[in-house]
Amino acid sequence: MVWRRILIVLGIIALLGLSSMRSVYGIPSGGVYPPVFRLRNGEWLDSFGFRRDYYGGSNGFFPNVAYESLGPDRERAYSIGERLKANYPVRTERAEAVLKYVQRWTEYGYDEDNVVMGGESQPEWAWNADEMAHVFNENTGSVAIGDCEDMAILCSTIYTAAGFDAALVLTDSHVALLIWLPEYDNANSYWDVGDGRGEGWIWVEATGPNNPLGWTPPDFSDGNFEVTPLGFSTFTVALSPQDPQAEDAVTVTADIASARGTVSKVLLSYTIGDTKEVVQMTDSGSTFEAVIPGQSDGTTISGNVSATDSYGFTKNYDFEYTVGQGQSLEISPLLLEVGIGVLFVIILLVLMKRSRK
Ligand SMILES: [Ca+2]
Ligand SMILES: [Ca+2]
Repeated sequence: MVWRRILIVLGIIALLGLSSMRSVYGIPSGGVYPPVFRLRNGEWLDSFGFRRDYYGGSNGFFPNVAYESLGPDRERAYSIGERLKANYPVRTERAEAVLKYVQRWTEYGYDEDNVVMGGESQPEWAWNADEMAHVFNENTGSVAIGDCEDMAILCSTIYTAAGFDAALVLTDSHVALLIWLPEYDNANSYWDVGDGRGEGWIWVEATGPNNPLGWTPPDFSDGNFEVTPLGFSTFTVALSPQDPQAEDAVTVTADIASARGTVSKVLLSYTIGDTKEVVQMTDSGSTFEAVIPGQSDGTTISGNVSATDSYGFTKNYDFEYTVGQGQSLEISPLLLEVGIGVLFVIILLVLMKRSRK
């Protein structure tokens, strides 16, 4: 009798559990990659615990889902960015190539027409970058279908992997991406996002197959949008002194802040000849410091500052200097011309003196 009651209670609990948690596999358009989503209390959650059907709140897809393909679980989309980085050494050409790539392998489509979960069409749905990258196929020519947030999230991963600083843009009706590329000539706007770097962020609008890089749509030219930098919100490296002379120790100072988490590790590595040293930079809040010992004149030192944050996001800064060569650059062209002029007059005087003999 008691056992029957226990079984009935367990059965009711199991039924309640099933009705509140339904898992489905979601694939944007005929791919083979099976992410798992579950419906809990009316919210569609992915395996990271983030909502795919709503952008806002602490577990909404903005910007959480962008991080899924950037951190330790990064995979196919990130490797596309690494490949484009290797294939396009010039940054402006690489930035154009990333946008062209995304435009080639995606097609714009509304979520409600293309996403069905639990038998119901979804008016809003965000795919992560790897889900998109598993659907398009360079061999078969199939493309991934998505709308603005899907394009922006895919672009954010590929641009980051290709070595660009990226920031998501949110308005009341749109999601897009900015990248830091002040040297690009063809943008219609260069945005300042208040990060201390000034104007030089350009818009990436991958929702149209022919939108050029750097084109801010007219709807957003008033600058009325919210910007969320990905990875590190601050990342600057300074050397002191800037032009080290023989036996000058060089202090490397890095100001680094994670946009989402905390900075967990900052390493300075430097190579002198065949010897590579790696040191942990000492942490005093958001400033990290380490010292490269003084070297003899003419020694070239290549260095790298590498930071990792609590989300597993990493960023690098490379630098190089040659001891004692900083000063030689300070001879101005004018002084050089005066020097050559004086030398010419001396030679002329000497020759005239000789010809008189
Ligand atoms: Ca949408
Ligand atoms: Ca979408």
